[in-house]
Amino acid sequence: MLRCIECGREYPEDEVRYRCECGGLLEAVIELDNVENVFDGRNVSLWKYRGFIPVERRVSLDEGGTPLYRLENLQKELGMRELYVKNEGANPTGSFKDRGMTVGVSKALELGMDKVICASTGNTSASLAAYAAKAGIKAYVLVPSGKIALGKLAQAIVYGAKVVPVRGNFDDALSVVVKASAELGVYMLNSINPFRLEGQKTIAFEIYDQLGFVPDNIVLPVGNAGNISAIWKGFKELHAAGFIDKLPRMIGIQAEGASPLARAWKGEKEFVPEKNPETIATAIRIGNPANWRKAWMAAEESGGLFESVSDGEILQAQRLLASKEGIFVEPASASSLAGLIKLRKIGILDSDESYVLITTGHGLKDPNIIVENFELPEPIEPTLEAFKGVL
Ligand code: AN7
Repeated sequence: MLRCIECGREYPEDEVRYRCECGGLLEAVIELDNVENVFDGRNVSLWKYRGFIPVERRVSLDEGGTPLYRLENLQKELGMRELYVKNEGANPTGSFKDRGMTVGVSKALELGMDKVICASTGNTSASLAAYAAKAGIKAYVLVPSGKIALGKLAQAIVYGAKVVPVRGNFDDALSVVVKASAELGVYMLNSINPFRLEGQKTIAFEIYDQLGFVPDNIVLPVGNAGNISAIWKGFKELHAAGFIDKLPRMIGIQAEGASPLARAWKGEKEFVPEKNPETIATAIRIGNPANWRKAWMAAEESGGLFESVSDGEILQAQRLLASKEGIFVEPASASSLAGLIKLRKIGILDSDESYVLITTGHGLKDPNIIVENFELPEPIEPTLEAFKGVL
């Protein structure tokens, strides 16, 4: 059953529907009475939690089961007691979107849809393209022209999606996709599709399963605001099922040039979309997050918050995570660490609490951002003497 988060109206799950008649966002209601307690820390993977996932079909590339690292070096440097990273770049196409797509594309098949569509800043398009290929159905992906990282574009192309660049930003592309899905009978797999979030909520399950406890705080990047909503739903379901007795704070980080949620949170508490979003973290270059209502509720209910970070802070955090911990993530993902560092500086964070940063996408998605900002030295002659000369 799907339920509107605004008016509570309910809809069956076997009809194609993305929003309530009142315009509100929908969410899947999961029957938790008989769900099995599988949280033993072993064989962690997305489909281990199938009791919480409302689809029967399974189009899978073995997603989830991503590493959870203790940041031994950085926690010392930042003066914190317990700092972890959940590295979602280790998913099959290199981002957390695979969790949403294994469930979303499975749902598409259950509904009898043979065409799927999304708007994307990059990762969603790569992921949808891969899962559509696996399912043998057609994918259409609309991307902001010139503003998608090279690796993601290459993925969408090679997986065989129809790639359509749009003159405009992500929000413009999404508005076309919403209309296309209504009129052309193609199934939309952006994160306003509630089944996407049913896959992504498993990040919460894995964190609890891997740690054996619930951390005090989850810190993650926010773009279209689906993931923060999904992870919060996951923790709430663990709680409602009686498996955990505390909930984490949800801390959402946006890029300064695309930060309508952070601005509203810190200011008038009134959400105003950003008309011209801009940031080097192209994955989260989104001005009108479609799931902002769910995300706002997640921060509010959990006692969390929204903050924003500059492009400079993002690039610094990206370097820091790679050079101190050996974890290379794309800029959007580094905003979680950048946000943590900023909040720590401001003095908002309690250094005795535990923190899990979500890094959402692999660094190789966007190699240009590193190479463009680095000048290689002149090549040397192939002699030991020449090599000694540059040491
Ligand atoms: C690496 O691919 O929106 O707040 O179209 O790729 O759930 O939107 C990507 C989003 C964070 C933000 N980190 O997650 C897309 C797209 C990375 C991302 C986000 C995205 P949401």
